[in-house]
Amino acid sequence: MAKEVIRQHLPLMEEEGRAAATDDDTGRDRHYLPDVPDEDPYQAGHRTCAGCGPAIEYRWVLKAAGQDTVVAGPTGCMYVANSTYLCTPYTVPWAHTPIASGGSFTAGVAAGYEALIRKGRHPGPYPNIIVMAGDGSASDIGLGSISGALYRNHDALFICYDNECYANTGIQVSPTTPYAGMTTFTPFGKAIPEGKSLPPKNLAKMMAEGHPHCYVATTTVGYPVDLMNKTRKGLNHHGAAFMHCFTPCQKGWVYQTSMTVEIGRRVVEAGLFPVWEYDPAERKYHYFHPPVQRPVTDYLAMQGRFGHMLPEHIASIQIQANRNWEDIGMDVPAELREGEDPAKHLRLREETYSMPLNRGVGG
Ligand SMILES: Cc1ncc(C[n+]2csc(CCOP(=O)(O)OP(=O)(O)O)c2C)c(N)n1
Ligand code: SF4
Ligand SMILES: [Mg+2]
Repeated sequence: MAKEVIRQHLPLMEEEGRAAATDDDTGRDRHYLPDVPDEDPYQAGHRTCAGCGPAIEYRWVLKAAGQDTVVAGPTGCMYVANSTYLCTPYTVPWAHTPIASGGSFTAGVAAGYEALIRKGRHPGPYPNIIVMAGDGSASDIGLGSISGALYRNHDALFICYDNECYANTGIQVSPTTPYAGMTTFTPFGKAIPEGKSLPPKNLAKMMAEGHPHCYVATTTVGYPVDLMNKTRKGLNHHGAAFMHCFTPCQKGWVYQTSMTVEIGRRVVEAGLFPVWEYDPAERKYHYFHPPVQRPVTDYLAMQGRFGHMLPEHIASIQIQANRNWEDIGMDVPAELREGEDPAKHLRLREETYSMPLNRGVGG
């Protein structure tokens, strides 16, 4: 007789944490210390760049998932920089997949565990099965295989770590590279002064709208507990789940190494990366409303990849951010509405913008 497949349930972390809250001048708790697990299935000793956003995301996802986890990684920085001959930073089973087949490989792993458990050939409960694919893989070369796995509802968590470029092969443009983001394939010049002229693909909304039975969420490395809780919710969901995580790439985006987490918050506070959850039971989106709303220049000017932007390019990004604020049900403050006018801007490199308190660190 077939054995029952027992599923695990990972508890969510307290949003309040155990430390005393101390707000900074923008109302953010800078001493937030939640009860996160001590274990790190993604250990130190890998070879990603200092300040690598995807490495932070890998660490927090696996911290949230724990030891009873199986991970797949399609080709990209997080395969190449994490695995050298006979050496990886994982304390859990990990496998590399070709860049196009992260979804189909993971679907096979999920179906395989179900079958082994039913036949009594795998003793434990159903493990946490995760694939973490770059944006080039998840939104472009491997999109079909992930969409297929979501559609067939395999019980696994499919993650896109989004550094907005094909980083590993030399920072080339990908479908999620933002408008005006300079890459080695979208240099700015006389013919195309903004560098990249197309808007980015809205991958997470595509996944939620296209696979309405799946749990889908967006998050960033600026919100560690949100990232870890959404990882756990995705794993607890019985069926397929997709998480889109914004992960700055220090090398490709050209910013101070210590600013990765800050940039992960600012992109949300600038209205350029809405953080939300799609609940398949209710078929509804739940949007995070950040307490701070900033002009897009506060985000753009921290990064060298936008340094060439002209006033009209900045204004068009502010228009996009203001639409995002409206889409998530927030008012657009007058200052941000004024930013839709190119006459209100200078070239980006001449704009004044706010820097975080620790601006000197790593400078
Ligand atoms: C079918 C195929 N095309 C191209 C490549 C070359 N390639 C290796 S890594 C990579 C970049 C992947 O980008 P992304 O998925 O965004 O991950 P990142 O490197 O940014 O972490 C590319 C294009 C490949 N391995 N396979
Ligand atoms: S190039 Fe970017 S994504 Fe790749 S290891 Fe360096 S910081 Fe990380
Ligand atoms: Mg990438």
